[in-house]
Formats: sequence, C-alpha cells, structure tokens
Amino acid sequence: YYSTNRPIGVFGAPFNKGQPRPGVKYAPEALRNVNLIKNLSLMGHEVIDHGDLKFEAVPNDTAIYNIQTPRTIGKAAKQISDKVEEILRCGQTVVTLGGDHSMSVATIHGHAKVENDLAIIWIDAHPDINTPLTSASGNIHGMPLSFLTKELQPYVPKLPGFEWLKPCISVKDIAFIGVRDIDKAERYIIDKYNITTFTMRDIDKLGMECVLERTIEAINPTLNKKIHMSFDIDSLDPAFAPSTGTPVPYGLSLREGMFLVEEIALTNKVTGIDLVEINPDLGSQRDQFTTISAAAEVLYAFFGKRTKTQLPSDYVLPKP
Ligand code: 4U7
Ligand code: MN
Ligand code: MN
Ligand code: MN
Repeated sequence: YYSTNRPIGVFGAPFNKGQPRPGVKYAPEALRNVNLIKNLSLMGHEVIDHGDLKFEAVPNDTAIYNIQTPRTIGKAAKQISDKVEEILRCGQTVVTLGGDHSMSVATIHGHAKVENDLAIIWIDAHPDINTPLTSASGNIHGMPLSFLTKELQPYVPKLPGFEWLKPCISVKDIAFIGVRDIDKAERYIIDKYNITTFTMRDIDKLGMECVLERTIEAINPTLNKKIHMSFDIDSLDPAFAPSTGTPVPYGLSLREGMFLVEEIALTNKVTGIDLVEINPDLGSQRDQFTTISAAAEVLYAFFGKRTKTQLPSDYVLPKP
C-alpha cells in the first residue's frame, strides 16, 4: 500500500466537455458524499482537500476537426494543469477527481512539469490515443495521450486553446492495462511505436501480478521515475461500474482493479492519480451507487484500506 510520508492532496475537476454526457461533472460531488476525504484520513494519511475547480465556457468557441468546444476545453485543461503543479510543489501526492478523461492531458502535463521523467500507467478499456484527425467521435476524452506524446506531434494539429500545452512524455513511458476497445488508428499507433499494452486477454493469460511486473520492467525498470496512474472507471467490468459514458463488456472485476492498484502502490513511486469517467447521472440509482462505491474502493485500495489496519503503538490485547 501507499506508505510514503507525502500528504495526499485531493481536488475535483468537474469537467465534462471532453465528451457529450454532462453528468460526469457530478462525480467529485458524489465521491465527497460517500466521505471519500474523511475515509482516506481515517486510514492514517494526511489528506488536504483543495476543493473543486470551476470552469467557464469561452464565448464564440467554434468547432474544429469535429471537436465542438476546443477553447473551452483548452482553458479548463490549463487550470487543471496549474492546479496539479501547485499541489505537487507543496510536496503532496495529487489525486484528481474527474471529470471526463480529457482532463488527463492536463494532470499529466502538470505532473511532468514537476517530475520531468514520468511513467504513465493508463488503466482503461480504451487507449485514448486518437488524434483529432483519427477520432470518429470528436471527443477529446479519447485523445489525451496523442496531445502529450512527443513522437506523435507530426500527426497532431495544435488546437485553439491548447497553445500552452507542451508534449512532455514519450510513447516509451506509457503502459495500457485492461484495454479491450481499440480503434484502428490507435491499433496502428500502438504497433508502430510498440507501446506497452496489456489487454484483458493478457491479464487472463499472465495474471495481474505478472502484468504489473512486466509493466514496470517496460516503462520504469530501475524505478527511477515517478509514476502517474490514470484510472478510467470503464476499465472495470460494467457489472461493477455501470454508470460511465463508454462502458465496454468483459472488463476487470472490482477485486482485480483493487489488486492492480495495490500492487502499483507498492512501488512507492506514484505521485499523481486520476480517477475519471464516473457519471453519477447514468443508469439506475443502484447502478450509480455501485459505480461510486467501486471508484471509492479502488482509491481506498491504493491507499491501503484492505491491506493495512491502523494500530496505535500502545495497542494491547485485553485480558479477561
Ligand atoms: B475514454 C473512442 F471511438 N475510442 O475515440 C473515441 F470508441 O476516456 C472512445 O477511455 C473513447 O472513456 C473513450 O471516441 C474515451 C470510441
Ligand atoms: Mn479513458
Ligand atoms: Mn475508457
Ligand atoms: Mn469512458
């Protein structure tokens, strides 16, 4: 479990313009309502709540490459990047509560400003590496990694609103875990650049422990880099996380997801976490509760809830 002495800095990025379903912006509120912050503190960590960011629409924001509101998204992303940078500069491990996955363009950017050599573990049903030119949907939550990777820049047009963004990671620094819905261009990119990828089939075949060993071996063999863990709730099977905008069947069980993040925590290298794509508006009330609980449990697992019990140093067994 997470055992560094770094405090945890949490903030909400209720951002939804990277895809068409507005409800994803209510996830930070829903997670706070299940006492996420307090429960993390009860696990013995110092937790600082930095509140939620507020975003504004940029007027006259016209579409480009099928992307509806590029300037509004770019502006929000800048705010998020600055926030992540600020929290990291306080020496805290930053947890960003999304929001849709387009915000990871910002969290990784902010993280890379502070930790210039960064490894990315992308836990998702999707690899989110479309370019504005290859995306069939025009939804930026399917593109963040193409904006960030240096090697892909010849293929990625600069969008209005994103002038501030500097590509800061290499394809060699990325590992995908849990993917099972890969678009043609994404397949091409993964193959061309040989991006470390563990599909659901690989997880079945190798087992999760081996998958993580190989992940570290591929992207951070000497553990000299800090790790950014981006957790898309749609990595989980829809049975455990039904309330998400782009569910894909045959995903991780909740326990597999928890085990994965427990193992990642053991590296003691994670300084940034995203928890994204939870949409408390979708599905039945039961679906919503299931999804929010699963998201919270994944975070608790990372921070040691299921593996560690807080014992006061003067604890003694009662005698009759
Ligand atoms: B998510 C998709 F076409 N690839 O680009 C796209 F399948 O952050 C889905 O992982 C993207 O949820 C999903 O629109 C983005 C689609
Ligand atoms: Mn995603
Ligand atoms: Mn996804
Ligand atoms: Mn999704």
